[in-house]
Amino acid sequence: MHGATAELFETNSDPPSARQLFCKGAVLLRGFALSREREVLRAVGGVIRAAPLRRMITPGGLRMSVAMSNCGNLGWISDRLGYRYSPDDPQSGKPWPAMPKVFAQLARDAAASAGFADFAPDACLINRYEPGAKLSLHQDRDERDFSQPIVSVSLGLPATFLFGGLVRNDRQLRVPLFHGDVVVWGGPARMRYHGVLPLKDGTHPLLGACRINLTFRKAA
Ligand code: MD6
Ligand code: FE
Repeated sequence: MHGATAELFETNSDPPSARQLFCKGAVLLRGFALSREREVLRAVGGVIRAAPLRRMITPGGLRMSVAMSNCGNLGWISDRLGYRYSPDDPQSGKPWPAMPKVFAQLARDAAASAGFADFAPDACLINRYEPGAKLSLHQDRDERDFSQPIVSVSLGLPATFLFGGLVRNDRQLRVPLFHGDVVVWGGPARMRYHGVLPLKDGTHPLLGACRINLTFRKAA
């Protein structure tokens, strides 16, 4: 057991998962999604067949290195006009695919396990990182209600998550995230800056040379 962080070992959840509180409001549930990985990956496949992953353009005109898609009532999009949520996939003009039940249940269970009861996400952003892809330091601020937490599921290759403070220049914690890990954050952590370092080369047995992240939010 590490001394500096409050780390407990659960006795009663699906997989025996280590739980780590890395700052007030942010909880890492190691391996929380592992027992559902096959159903979750099958559902990811269904969503991205209907709404293919694509690299969006930032308002500044740069193409993001991370490829994205969405499911649920709302999807996060970026283009020259800015960042926002949209009920439709701009590529097809059709609504985003419905959120698979296994997604909604996983997000709800993870949030509850972290102390946020009754989390009902209406948006799930799917991020695909190939080696070299990264996500620059940012805040999640396009949602309406900052009292609701965010649930983030990591699948495939490991990544280093940067977890900063409320000001862009605050020093950042580097948290390694592995296949099956779930991070829940809300409350005082909700507006913290964060990002993902460039993905390292590798091959994951189920996903190959990529990392998939599912980010669940209550956007409306
Ligand atoms: C990622 N995640 O892990 C990107 N944002 O690939 C995020 O930007 C993120 O994981 C808010 C809360 C949790 C997250
Ligand atoms: Fe984010």
